[in-house]
This record gives sequence, structure tokens and C-alpha cells, in this order.
Amino acid sequence: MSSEFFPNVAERIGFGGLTSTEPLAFKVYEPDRMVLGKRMEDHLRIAVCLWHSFNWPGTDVFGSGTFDRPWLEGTAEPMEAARAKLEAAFEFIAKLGAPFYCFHDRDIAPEGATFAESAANLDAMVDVAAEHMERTGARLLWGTANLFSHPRYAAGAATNPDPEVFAYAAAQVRQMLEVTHRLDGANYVLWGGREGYETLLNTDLRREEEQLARFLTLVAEHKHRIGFTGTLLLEPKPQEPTKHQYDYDSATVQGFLARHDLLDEYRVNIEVNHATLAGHSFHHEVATAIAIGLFGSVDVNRGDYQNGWDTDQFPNSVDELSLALYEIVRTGGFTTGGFNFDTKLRRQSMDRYDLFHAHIGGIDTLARSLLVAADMIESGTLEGPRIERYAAWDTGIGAEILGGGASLAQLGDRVAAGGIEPRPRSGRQEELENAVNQRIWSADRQP
Ligand code: XLS
Ligand code: NI
Ligand code: NI
Repeated sequence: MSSEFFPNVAERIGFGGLTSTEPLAFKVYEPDRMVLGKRMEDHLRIAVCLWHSFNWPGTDVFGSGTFDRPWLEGTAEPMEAARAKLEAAFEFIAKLGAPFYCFHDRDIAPEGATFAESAANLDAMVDVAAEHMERTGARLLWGTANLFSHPRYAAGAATNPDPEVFAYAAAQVRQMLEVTHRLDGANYVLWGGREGYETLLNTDLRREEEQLARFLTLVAEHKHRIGFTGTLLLEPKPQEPTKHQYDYDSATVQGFLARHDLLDEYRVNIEVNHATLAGHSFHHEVATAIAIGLFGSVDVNRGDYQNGWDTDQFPNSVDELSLALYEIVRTGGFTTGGFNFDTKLRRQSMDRYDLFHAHIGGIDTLARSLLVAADMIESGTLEGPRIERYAAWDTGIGAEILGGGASLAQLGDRVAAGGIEPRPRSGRQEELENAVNQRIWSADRQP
């Protein structure tokens, strides 16, 4: 293995602008560019994920790995391969200029023969990661534990019928939460990939809900015990790998948290392709999470309109992302969250530089969407009509109803007495769609 994995990128991907013909250059993303009083980099908080980008060889259910990833070839000693993987990952993160990264425990350290061995492997690799972070300035957006790959988790982690599996998962999360704290992570994520069911014939829904609530309560308690101040995030997904996952979407998660008095402890990490798998748009999930006070972070990718699974492609639609960015930026933007590239190359994209092309395109798409969102905010394209649409609730009968000053009977009597005669008004949908398009077509293209 060469000392450098990406020698064709000298130091850092530069800014080329919209007329640039250099594929390995940003066309829109300029970290220091000010947008609505904040640096682009600070708005977007881009993260590279270590699983799909550095720990997946390009396998699919029909075929073996196709990617050029020397450390995954199985010839090297596992810990040596793990070190090589981190070297390549941090070289990539630094050259891309991404301020953050994310990982699962098993992405950076191999599982050992016993829990103690796995834990020691992880501790050793965390020392290595800490050195890379120090050297490159890259920060941890979030850490998480892999509670879905090993056969012990086939029937779930916290929701497993076997309490020993619950205990094992607890041990893993305890260590990863402490690791995330040690690396000064901004968030900790729990994605319940196997927390769900394959068939209701063998599933006790009531028990599994209680188990999951207990698990998440223990995690929150431990967070406070160790003084971790980052945000705990649940990542909703409706299905895959299980037929049904309990954290179906943001609204479902909200109901669960409310039932178990956990609303203050958790927020959501919304993934674009999970939203669409749930039958929602990404825009819907972001707007809903914000409206119910649960918005935390984003795994930014996209699905394919022609198939129904989590294809995790790199985002490339400004039309779709602009609307989500609009919701995020107009309500104050990310606090601890960011845009994590939980994204997979296509299996034929086997060249190592495809990783750069994919991330550059995704980051530029986000940057351009940010400019459109800022333009919509500044021009009041949507906000003006929205305020006007609900204005009647601020005074008169509207304020009376919301203030609790009118009973059902009183409202009934007033309507019966006459004088209340609602007049339907246009929702102006097409006019607003045109206004959004106008912003997409015209928002400031270059400083
Ligand atoms: C899988 C999830 C997973 C989480 C982290 O669909 O997106 O990658 O983000 O465990
Ligand atoms: Ni994800
Ligand atoms: Ni996913």
C-alpha cells in the first residue's frame, strides 16, 4: 500500500467556480463564503461517513466487492488493516476539506473473539483516530454502535427476546458513548436497524416497546453520568433490514418518546432515503421534525424513484434539497447536527477517485441549495404568503378560540346566530411553486 492513497489530489480540493472544467474542484462550495451572516461551512457542517465510504467493498446481494480498498482485502492483519483504513479515511477527509466525520465502533476496529478483545481493539483504534483528528483538525459529528451486523443481533438488540443480547448491546453502547465523549463528538446516534420485526406471529409488541424504552432511558442516564453534552439522536427508518422498524418516521418517534417521558433526551437524525422509504418527502420529514421540536441532524443521500430500497445515492437535486435547507435555515439552522454523507457509490464506481467526485457533487448540491434557501428567506417568497394565510388566528375569533375563550357550545351558538360566514380562499399553490422555481433559477450564482 502506498503511503498516500489519493496522490492525484495534491493537498485540498479547491474552488473552481461555475465555469470550471476541473472535475476535482468545487463549483459552488466555498467554506468561508458568508451566507445570511454565517460561513457556508458552518451552515452545512459536512461529515464523511466511514462505513459506506471506507468500510464497504462494493458488495451487493448478488456479487462480491468491486472497489479499490486494499485494507478490506483480508490479507493484512486486522489491526494493521484498521490503521491503514483510518489513514486513507483521514487523508480523504482532509483533502476534501470536510470539517467532520462519523463512524460506528466496528468501522474503525475489528470485532475480537470476546467482548473484552473487541473493546481493547476499539480503545487502541480510538487513540489512532484521536491522533488523526489532532493532525488534520477533523472533528467528530457523531459516533454510533453497530448493533445490527453480528448474528447475535439478528432478532434485534434492545428488542431481542433474549435479555443477554440487550446486555451485550448495552455494553457496546456504553463504550461507544464514552468514546464519542472522549473524541468530543457533537452527537451520538442510535439507529435501530434490527429493532423491529420480521413477522408478528412471534413478536410481542408491548414487551419490545418496553425493552426499547428501557434501553434508551439507560443510554440517556449514562450520557448524564459521564457528562457528555452532545445530543442523543434517534434515526428513523420504516424498514430494511427488518420488515418493520419501530422508529418508522419522526412523528412515530415523537409518540414513542412522549409515551416514555424521553422527549427532553432525544432528537432525530433524518435520512433522506429513509423519509422516502416511509412514503414521505425529505422536505416533509424535516418540516415535521422542526414543527414538533425534534430536529437534530441529517444523513444526506437520495433514493431512486424506480426502486423501493435504501440505495443511499449521493444527493444531486437542488430542487429537492433547497426546500429542506429552507426549513432548516429559516428556523436557525443546525445546533449540534450537520449533513452527514451516509451515501454509497454505485458498485461500478470502483475507482478510488469516484469517492471524491461523489462527495464534491453532493457538497456542491448542498451549497447551491443553501444559496437558494437564503434567497427565499431574504425575499420572503414563502414566508409572506404563509403569515398572511394564518393572520386571522391572531385577532378576533381566532385568538379567542386558541386562548380557550370559546366553548364548543358558544361557537355553535354564534354560528347559529349568523355573522360567521367563512369565505374559501385560494391556497395559491401553483403561484408559490412558480415563486420557488424562480428562486432556484435565479438565486445568486457567484460572489
Ligand atoms: C442505515 C442507516 C445507518 C445509520 C447508522 O440505513 O442509515 O447507516 O445511519 O447506523
Ligand atoms: Ni443513516
Ligand atoms: Ni440508511
